[in-house]
Amino acid sequence: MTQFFGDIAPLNYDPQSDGLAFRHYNPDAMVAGKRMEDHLRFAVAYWHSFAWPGGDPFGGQTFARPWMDDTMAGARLKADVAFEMFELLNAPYFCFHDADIRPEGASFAESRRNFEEIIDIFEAKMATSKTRLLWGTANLFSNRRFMSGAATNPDPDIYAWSAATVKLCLDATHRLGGENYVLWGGREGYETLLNTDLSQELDHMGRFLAKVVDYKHKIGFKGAILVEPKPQEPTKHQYDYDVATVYGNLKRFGLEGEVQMNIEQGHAILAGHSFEHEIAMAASLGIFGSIDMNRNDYQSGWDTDQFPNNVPEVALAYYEILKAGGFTTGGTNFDAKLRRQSLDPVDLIAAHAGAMDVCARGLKAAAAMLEDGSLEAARAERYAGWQTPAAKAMLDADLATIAARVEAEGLDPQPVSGRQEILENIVNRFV
Ligand code: XLS
Ligand code: NI
Ligand code: NI
Repeated sequence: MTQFFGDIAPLNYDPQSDGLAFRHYNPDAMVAGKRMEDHLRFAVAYWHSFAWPGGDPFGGQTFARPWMDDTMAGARLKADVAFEMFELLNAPYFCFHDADIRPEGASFAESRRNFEEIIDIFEAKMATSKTRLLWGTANLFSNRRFMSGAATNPDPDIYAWSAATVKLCLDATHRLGGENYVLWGGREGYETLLNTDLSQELDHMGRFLAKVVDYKHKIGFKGAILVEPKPQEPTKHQYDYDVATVYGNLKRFGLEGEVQMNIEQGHAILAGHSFEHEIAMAASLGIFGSIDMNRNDYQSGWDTDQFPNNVPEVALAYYEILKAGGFTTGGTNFDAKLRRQSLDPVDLIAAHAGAMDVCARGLKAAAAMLEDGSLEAARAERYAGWQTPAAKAMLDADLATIAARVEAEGLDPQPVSGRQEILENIVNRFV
């Protein structure tokens, strides 16, 4: 075991603590008939926590981590420190990209060997750790070869490289018992139509995804394949804009029964939606899978990936998740990074502990709102008119029949209050 975190002790549930502890996250506490840990299914994101150096557009690395040297020795140390942190946090899951865990080699084969050596280390560590793999994924966006996309790249060799990379990462995810495999579109989009064949790129992207699904079945991977929507950034126009757009793409390739959504708070905000809207949309379309929990800055217009700290927002997200029946293979992945001035190991622990507490409070509030039932009762009341046989019959009637009824019955519908403020006041009692 490494000692990166010095004398920081494993965190416990201790509501009275004035130090590092969980004040709200109590893994064994029962919420709506299930242990809190089993509801939330927290995952630590390897990339932001251990691979991100703290840069921004105006300055480079701020985090002086001893493993950030692009060597295999550094990658092994990073794996040790990661599992040390998982243990301190009692984390049930983690997530990774290939590029987070290994240095890039001089060839595909060397990168693959580097990767597989670290996967061996993960496998050995997971044999004695409680931490399991929520999902694996491939980084098909950082290296300059992916500057024009991966599956949508105009260069067929990059398409091939991407396919080989996804195969490698899916194999590793399967081997580690991962519960999902994620595809975030990275640079699958474009900057200008002047150099882009949009139809061809969309076609390639859809067929690529179909190959991934096909390969999953071939190797017997039982986890879910998840797509993570994002509207822009890095490219100006990302093809997987939001849940509804991805659903349209899935339908086109007959994949709507095979692929679910990994929904990220910050991406929902960039798309001009709320997090809960995206979750509810996915649930309604039958494609809800998992979440990347973070918080975007509402002024910056950039995917700032901050740790969540807004309980009312988080509560509304878990409210929709609970209404959808909760997670099955999915979970709450912290796709969140420290601010670049938060240099110390303790900052990483405090960020996760605080975020887990915020989520626990949100979950408890969501469960209490559901149990209270006022919101659902008000919604049912609002749609009560549709319970009458005449209203139900209208759904199958043609326009002319409906029009005739409007005059025959002398309909005179009156507007009814939507009661938004009253409903918001109800939410406010719980958060
Ligand atoms: C980037 C994405 C990325 C995915 C995994 O914006 O959120 O981190 O979650 O590739
Ligand atoms: Ni994400
Ligand atoms: Ni993101």
